[in-house]
Amino acid sequence: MTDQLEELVQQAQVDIAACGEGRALEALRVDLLGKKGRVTDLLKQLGGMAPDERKAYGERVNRAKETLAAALEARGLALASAELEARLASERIDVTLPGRGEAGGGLHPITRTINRVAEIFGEMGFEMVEGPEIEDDFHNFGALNIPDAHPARAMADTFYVLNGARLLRTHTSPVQIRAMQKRQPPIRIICPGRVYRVDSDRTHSPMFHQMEGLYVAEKVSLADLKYDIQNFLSRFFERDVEALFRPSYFPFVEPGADVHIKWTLPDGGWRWLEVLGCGVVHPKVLEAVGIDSEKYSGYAFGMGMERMAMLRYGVDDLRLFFNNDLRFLEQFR
Ligand code: 2U9
Repeated sequence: MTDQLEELVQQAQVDIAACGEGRALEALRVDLLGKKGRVTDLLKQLGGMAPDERKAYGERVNRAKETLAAALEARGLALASAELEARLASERIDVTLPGRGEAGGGLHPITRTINRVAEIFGEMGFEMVEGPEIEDDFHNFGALNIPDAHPARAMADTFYVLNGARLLRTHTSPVQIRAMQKRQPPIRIICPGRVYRVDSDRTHSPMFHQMEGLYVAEKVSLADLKYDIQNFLSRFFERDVEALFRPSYFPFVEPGADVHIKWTLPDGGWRWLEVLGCGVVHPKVLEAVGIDSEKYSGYAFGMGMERMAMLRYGVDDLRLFFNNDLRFLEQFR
């Protein structure tokens, strides 16, 4: 009898210690201490015992019950906390782990150059306007006083589409034409965008970016043009740029000029470098869009964004802007 109880308790303690999971432990508890459990069974044997034996045995069984109940409870707590530990470990998020290093984006150097020019002219009161890349003859050529026989209109120089009914704009001037058709002076706008010319070699791309500007109001003169362009160039290159206005011909301006800046060479010498074209808007251009050329005058200018970007960033190959090589582009982030 005694041995049986002793054995039961010992075996139960081994089983409890070996139990690795809450539900198995509960089954073990029922098997030992439940109404039909093995310890309860032992109590039932009291009935066939002598009174003095019964008391001693009863006390032992009760102590065994308490021992096992305590062992079950302790094991239950240990299992619960182990399960919690395991869950915490498996669901843990390591907030100290570095991110995956998502590469930061950046603006293309041409976009940066457009933004830079727009910011400088913006402070001078110019508003940025955009327009279509597919144009008609009137907006791209006719309204700009470009004669029918002008070489720029030749198939060899312009991309025509729809059997010649439309073309890819060769400059952003049609945007200014459209702006003047829509509103009356004063007009102060800059027009950036892609333009297209049949031209492709080391220094020319069939598509490039222009920024053109137009200021039309009463009494706008060549002096205004010179002052504003000089100011722009010094702001753009961040130094006191020496600028030279050299007379040049464009059908849409009169007078017209190419602007050159004094450019220092690596050997310490210098030379004049052409950076943009400009002029006083031709009266015929104003009349073509219904603006009174007796009352109003204007100046206009145009520049290539690739060229300005090359000068500002020291880029020596035009093609770098279009190859999308990250080793090049990442340097502008
Ligand atoms: C209107 C009237 C006049 C814009 C002008 C130039 C001179 C010029 C070139 C610079 C380098 C084109 O990108 S480039 O190849 N542009 O020299 N552009 S005057 O004159 C205008 C524009 C619009 C209505």
